[in-house]
Amino acid sequence: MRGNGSVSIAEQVLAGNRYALSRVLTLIENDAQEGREALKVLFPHTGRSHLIGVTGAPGTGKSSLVNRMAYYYRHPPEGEPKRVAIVAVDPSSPFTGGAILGDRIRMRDLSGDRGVFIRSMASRGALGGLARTTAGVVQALDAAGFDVIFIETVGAGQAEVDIARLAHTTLVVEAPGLGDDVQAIKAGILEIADVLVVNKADRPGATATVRALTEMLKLAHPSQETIMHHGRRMTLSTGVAKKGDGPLWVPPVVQTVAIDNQGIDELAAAIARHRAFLEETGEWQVRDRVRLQSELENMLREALMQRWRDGMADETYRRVLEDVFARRLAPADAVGVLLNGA
Ligand SMILES: Nc1nc2c(ncn2[C@@H]2O[C@H](COP(=O)(O)OP(=O)(O)OP(=O)(O)O)[C@@H](O)[C@H]2O)c(=O)[nH]1
Ligand SMILES: [Mg+2]
Repeated sequence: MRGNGSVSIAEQVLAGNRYALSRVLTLIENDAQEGREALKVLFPHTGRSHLIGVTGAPGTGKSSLVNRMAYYYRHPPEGEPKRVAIVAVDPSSPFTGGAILGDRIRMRDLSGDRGVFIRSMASRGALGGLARTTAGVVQALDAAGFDVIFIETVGAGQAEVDIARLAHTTLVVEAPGLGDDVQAIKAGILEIADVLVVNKADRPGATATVRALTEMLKLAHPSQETIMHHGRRMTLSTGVAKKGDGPLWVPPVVQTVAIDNQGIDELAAAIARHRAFLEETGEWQVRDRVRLQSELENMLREALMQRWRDGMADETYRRVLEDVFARRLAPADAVGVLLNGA
């Protein structure tokens, strides 16, 4: 292979070569040097895609919904079709059954459409690593010119929250009957939701779930007038509310039946409203900057740690650790000793 092989594969990605894109994504997933080189070339071409995170408890219908949304964007009632990429992240993988079924539905409706690109990511190494490789995969898809990128994750753990942070718009998907008081919805997941989706609205209890979610949004703040969202206080209603220094976003609750294609246009409208909100308020740029800054800082942290590790004799490190274990040295003092290369 030529020395600039990675440059050329990145250029193929930019030229719309799907095979090159698949290869680059694998290189990024494997954290290969060639993947890192390609990302450097791709990076200036990123920042245009609308990143939509989709999270929620296992089996709530996330894959089915994403499939319907992708189809909707490919065949919009008005305007130009959007190019859509789907990244399915499966950090823990205990519920592969649902994921496979979702994938099968996708195969039928979306196969052969070159405006759609689907990628499943398996768990690889530490969860922090997964969030990082997902960020790289999303950047490559962004550079490849997809207008919308869905990022599907299962559950509500830290990994999902980290991955949701990648997104401009985060959908939290609920389904009726997962526990009367919507157990799957924790305070943390309400915090990251930009749109709450009650899927399987054909099932009994959908109205109760909608009510419970609406109540939880109210209860999230004692005054019942404002709620905390992304660490900010906002007035409770659905959609955009005026409060103090400008409009604030309050997550709407949308009902869908993914298997019957119901509520998909309402969901698309809610996503479009959220996007317009992000653009009008400058929040789009804010989220972009927050994402890039945290990516930079994570990489910096890893690089500094690696550099320090390379310059540190194992023997010294073990000795200092033993001193800490024996309570002879406080951790803070140990840091001083280790950084000063004693
Ligand atoms: N009744 C009903 N079933 C649905 C609906 N949407 C999805 N399902 C079914 O629910 C099951 C799970 O759907 P998936 O789309 O795979 O759910 P998921 O959230 O992606 O699942 P995981 O990725 O495993 O967490 C499948 O059997 C779907 O056919 C719906 O609106 N109503
Ligand atoms: Mg799924």
